[in-house]
Amino acid sequence: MEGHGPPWPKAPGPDATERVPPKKGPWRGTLVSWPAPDVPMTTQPQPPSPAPPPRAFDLARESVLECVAKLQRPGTIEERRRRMEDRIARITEATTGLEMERIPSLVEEALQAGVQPFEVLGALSAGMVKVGDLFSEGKYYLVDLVLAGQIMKEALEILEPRLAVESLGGKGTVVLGTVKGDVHDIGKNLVANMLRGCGFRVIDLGVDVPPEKIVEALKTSGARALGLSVLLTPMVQSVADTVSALKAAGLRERVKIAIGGACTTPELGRRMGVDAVGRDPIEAVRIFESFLVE
Ligand code: B12
Repeated sequence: MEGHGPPWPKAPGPDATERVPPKKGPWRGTLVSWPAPDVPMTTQPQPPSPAPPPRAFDLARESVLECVAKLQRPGTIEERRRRMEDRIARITEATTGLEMERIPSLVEEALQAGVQPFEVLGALSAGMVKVGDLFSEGKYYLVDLVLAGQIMKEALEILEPRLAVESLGGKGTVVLGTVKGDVHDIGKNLVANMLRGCGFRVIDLGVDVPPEKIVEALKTSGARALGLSVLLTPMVQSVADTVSALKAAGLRERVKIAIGGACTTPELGRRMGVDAVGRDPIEAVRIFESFLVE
């Protein structure tokens, strides 16, 4: 096919013959000098031209590839991640095994090694769930649950200052409590502290809180948000009773309700007629922000 420039002359090599531009076809490219004025036409093999200097892009690419290779070597990212996972697993195991003396140092060490506070909280909570399962299976007794609660509280003393998120201030008031008949308060306290850290005012009514006390607190504070913690399935009825009490007091339109705790599910939330169900303190913050912050 004509009109696309000449075929390029053969590369110099032992069999190089006369290097002249081909005669046929119009040449439209720019050939500054052919042959170069000071280079005699020759049939002798030419030395290969020197490699062009590396471009900045190639240099950068090489150094990036070198870094990636270094990071992938054992002892770097891969190994660090594995060590962190080991630390997380050890915290869950020690919590499940109720190894009270070991937990604070395991938590400290994990944080110092760069494990995120929320991962440590997740590891502790996973251990608590296993303790609960062992209790259900009859392998642990009430005294073990008490011990587990104590372990969690001590661990949270170390963890909570690191969980605090920047306080944005003035986000509104939340009334919080564990429902009547239920005395579990570790999760509720965690949620309360997290909300405070994120700029909410929290009125914590404690545990085993009857509906009347909640209504009273909502009236006197003017709060527009209520958080209920419930871990015992038989005490779910207390959530329903609280919702009814709010309706009877004419507060339901004004007050949004969120629930959380081991026995709660979105389905339960729908049945109880509450506005949201949260699984952890971060979700709690998001929920109350959606309730109160416009
Ligand atoms: C420690 C513990 C106890 C301690 C509690 C100490 C304390 N100060 O809280 C003690 C020894 C007192 C206890 C007692 C009992 N317990 Co208990 N306990 C537990 C255990 C092992 C851990 C609970 C815990 O602290 N978890 C860690 C925290 C961080 O998690 P959390 O509470 O779920 O909270 C998180 C979220 O749910 C969420 N959240 C919590 N509240 C809220 C609120 C809102 C608004 C939002 C948005 C989010 C939110 O955020 C929190 C932070 O991540 C659980 C096992 C389990 N699977 O939960 C059993 C468990 C809850 N207990 C159980 C039982 C049966 C009992 C007893 C009846 C035993 C008995 N025979 O006496 C008594 C009941 C006493 C009573 N009237 O309340 C059962 C409940 C079963 C059920 N579904 O009904 C469980 C599930 C164990 C089991 N698998 O059998 N318990």
